[in-house]
Amino acid sequence: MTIPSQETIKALFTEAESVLLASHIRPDGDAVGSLLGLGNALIHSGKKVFMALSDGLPSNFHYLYGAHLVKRYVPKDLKFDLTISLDISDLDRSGGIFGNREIILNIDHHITNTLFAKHNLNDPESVATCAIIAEHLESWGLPINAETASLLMTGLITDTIGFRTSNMSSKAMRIAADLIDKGADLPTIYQQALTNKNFDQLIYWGYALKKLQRNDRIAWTTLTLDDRKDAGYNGNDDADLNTILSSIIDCDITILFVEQNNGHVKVSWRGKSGFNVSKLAQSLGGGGHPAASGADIEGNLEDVEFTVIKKTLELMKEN
Ligand SMILES: [Mn+2]
Repeated sequence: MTIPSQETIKALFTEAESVLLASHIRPDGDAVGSLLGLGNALIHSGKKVFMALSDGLPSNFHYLYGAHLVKRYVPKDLKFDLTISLDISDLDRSGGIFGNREIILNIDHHITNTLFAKHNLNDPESVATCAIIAEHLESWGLPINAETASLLMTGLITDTIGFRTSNMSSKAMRIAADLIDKGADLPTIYQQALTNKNFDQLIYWGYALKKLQRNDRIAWTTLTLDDRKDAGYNGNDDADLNTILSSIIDCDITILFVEQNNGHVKVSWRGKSGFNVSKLAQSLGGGGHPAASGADIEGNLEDVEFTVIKKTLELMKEN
């Protein structure tokens, strides 16, 4: 394992003719934006590119340039000169998409990244994996055209919830400004990636909001498999609801529990400034960022809810 220099990464891209790119399960805007953004830049440099997501591309991102190129499986016999993981903090999050292949380059910004690749470009200061790519793409000898700029902007906007997370920096704004100069249409991308909701998504939110609870400065709610079915909702299983929960003015930590069909519960935390929820997530087998983290926990919804609330209250007491 080495921390690669920018020259090393440039050489990897220059020498490779075929590249496999993949991002994480339950892909978000940064996963999809980094995959398609880097993929598009490589295609425009004449590389053979295979882009994969083990969960496929979510329907709310089907409008993105190159969306039809994303595959759910990588044929076993396909060989690549270069394999790259994007926005993946640990290999479990890849959903097995790489098969037995060695991962050569890991580009990510999660503080909990396990540095599983041969070369690990992990920058936890960066607001998005898309921001890391946007910052370095040209120094790696790859072009940023208007489509690539828009794709990378998608990840910047979604991971920062519209440039308002506590890790926002002037550097991130400058990266975004450069992407606008290269052709990213900020208002359109903002609308498509962040503001647009479909009717079913709001109905689904309704199921969770009816069950909203609080204890001290923690607020939480649950979404069951039945809620999802009854709402007829087919998008992300958490429907980005934690963004709404985290707007509660007198709560410091919000938690969303989403029942999964494999006897697991997906738990996601949002913490306000001064609360590091990534440690909590990591102690329960997950990971993420200080302000936004998640874990997949085995057990039924009630048990997981009880355990997690108890542990989160303990974390609050330490602060
Ligand atoms: Mn990200």
